[in-house]
Amino acid sequence: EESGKWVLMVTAQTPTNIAVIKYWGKRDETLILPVNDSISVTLDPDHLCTTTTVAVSPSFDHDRMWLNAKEISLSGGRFQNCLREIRNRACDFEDKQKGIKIEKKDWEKLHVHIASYNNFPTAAGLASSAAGFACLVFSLAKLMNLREDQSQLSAIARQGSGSACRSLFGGFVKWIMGKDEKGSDSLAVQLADEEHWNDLVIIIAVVSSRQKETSSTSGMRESVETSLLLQHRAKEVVPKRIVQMEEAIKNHDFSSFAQLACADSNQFHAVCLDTSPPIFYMNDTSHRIISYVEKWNRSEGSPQVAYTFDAGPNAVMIARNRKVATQLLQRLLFFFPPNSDTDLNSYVLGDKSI
Ligand code: 2P0
Repeated sequence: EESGKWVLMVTAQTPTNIAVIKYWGKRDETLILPVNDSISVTLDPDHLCTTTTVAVSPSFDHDRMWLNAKEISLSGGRFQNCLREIRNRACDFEDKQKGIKIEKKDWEKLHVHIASYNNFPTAAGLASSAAGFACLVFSLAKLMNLREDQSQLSAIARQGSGSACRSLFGGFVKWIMGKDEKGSDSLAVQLADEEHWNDLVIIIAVVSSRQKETSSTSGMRESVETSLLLQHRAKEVVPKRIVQMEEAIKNHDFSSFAQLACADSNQFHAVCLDTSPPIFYMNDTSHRIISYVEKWNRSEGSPQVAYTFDAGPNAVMIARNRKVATQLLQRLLFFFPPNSDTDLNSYVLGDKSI
């Protein structure tokens, strides 16, 4: 083909992840280095995911990006950091049939177009930056022929959004906080693949679709600056919980898994309350869901459902199996009927979530 007319494209799809041991607080804001390890579950690819197509062509004259078909600015530091890290590692590429040859040094001069779609409403208060940056980094890495493995790519996605590094893997994933000042060892590793514990079913109850008032980035900055509980949590509590959670996952020990996940969610929200001024992410409906699940678990004699809440009021519930999930959904719909005075208005069933 005539030079300048070709377009090279890659499309990838990445699900979001739900932390069961939470990330809250950075020791380095620019590199996005956390104050503690975290552990998450990656959802099935067909639920809450981002699909991203990246393209490169000599006819593109600047980098551009569209999110849900609307053009957005790429000028943010986090986008630029990810793009720079990927371009630095780009490798030679050749497609003889199409007559395309790109040498390592050419990638710097070539511009990219990025189109990204979320299959869930961005405003629903469900984490979108995790899937978004993971998908962006993965698809650009494929396009530019990077030789890095998934963990090394996760360290790049981390610089887009902390929780994004965990979406480079399916199943159960640990983000190791690392020791290096430059962040080279702050990356994600897979603890167990998507088949390891596939009895679990995740149900997400959308309690409110309003945008949260305090973003995670500024919320965790304020917690680091003002919360003594955060210091205690990062140094004394999380390191022990990480070891116990890894054991629970390895042994399919749902009782320990649920106790740890619920306790860790509650401590994260306690840290938010311990922040000055205090941050309130959960609302009355969230609290009622917690009380309800706690009561059910106690009446059964052992945990059947784990709950966890992120930087918003929506409940993520993990049922120990499909039978429990069916019961849970029926009971939620009974106690929190859609469009009633409680503002619990819809459910997303993450079936066979892990
Ligand atoms: C988590 N969250 O572990 C925790 C629990 C929210 C509560 O990671 O500033 O969007 O981009 O690194 O990753 C949300 O924080 O924040 C988050 P940045 P991010 O999933």
